[in-house]
Amino acid sequence: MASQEVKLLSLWVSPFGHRVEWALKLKGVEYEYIEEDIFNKSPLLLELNPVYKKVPVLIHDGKVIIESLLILEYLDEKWKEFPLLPQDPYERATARFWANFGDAKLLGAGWTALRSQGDEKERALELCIEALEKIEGELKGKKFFGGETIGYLDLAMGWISYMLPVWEEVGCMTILDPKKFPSITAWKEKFLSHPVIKENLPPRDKMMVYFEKRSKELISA
Ligand SMILES: N[C@@H](CCC(=O)N[C@@H](CS)C(=O)NCC(=O)O)C(=O)O
Repeated sequence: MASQEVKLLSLWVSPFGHRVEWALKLKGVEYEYIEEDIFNKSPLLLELNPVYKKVPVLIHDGKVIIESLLILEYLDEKWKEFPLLPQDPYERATARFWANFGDAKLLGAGWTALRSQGDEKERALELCIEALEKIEGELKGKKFFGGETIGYLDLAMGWISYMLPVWEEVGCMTILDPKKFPSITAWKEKFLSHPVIKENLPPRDKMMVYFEKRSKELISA
C-alpha cells in the first residue's frame, strides 16, 4: 500500500461512517470508499475488524483504525487542515465526553424507539428527550458545538440533523421538538447548510425505505 493511501470501509447508511467521510472531505483527504454489506460481511471486514466486525474501518498507510470517534481523532492528528478537536485540553475532554454521551444515550435510545413498540418504545422516547435536554444545554448560546465553525462534536452529533428526522417519520414519533429544543433546531439548519455536509448525505428516500424495512423486521423479530 502506498504510504499515504487511505481507504474507508463503510455502509451507505451508517451514521458512524458519515462522520468519518465528512472529516475526510473537510480535511481534503483523498480516499477510496469501499461499500460493505453488514448483512453478509466480507472477508475484508472480518480480517480488518475481527473484534467488533463493524464499519467504519479506516485503513491508512496499511494501518487499521476502528471506532468512528477514534478515527476522527486519528484524522485530526494526521491531517492538520481544518482542525476538528479544540486545542485546549479541558475543551477537548469536554468534546469527547459529549460525543460519547450522544452515542451512548441518544443514538442508542433513538434506535431502540425505532425498533420497538408499547412500553419499550415509550421508555426509549423518554430517554431520548432526557438526552436531548442535556445536549440542548451544552449547545445553548453557540453557533456550532465547535464554536464558530464545525468541529469534532458537530460531526459526532451530525446524525441528529438528517437521520433522526427519518427515524421520527418512520417510527411515527416526535423527538426533536423545535419548541423544546430551539438551539439544536437552529444548529441543525446551520450544520445542514455547510457545503461538505449538504453534498455528502445519503438520499432521504433511500433512507426511508431502508429504515421502514429494518424497523418492521426488528419489531417482528
Ligand atoms: N461504535 C462504533 C459503531 C459502529 C456500528 O455500529 N456500525 C454498524 C453500521 S451503522 C455495523 O457495522 N453493524 C454491524 C453489526 O452490528 O454487526 C463506531 O462508532 O464506529
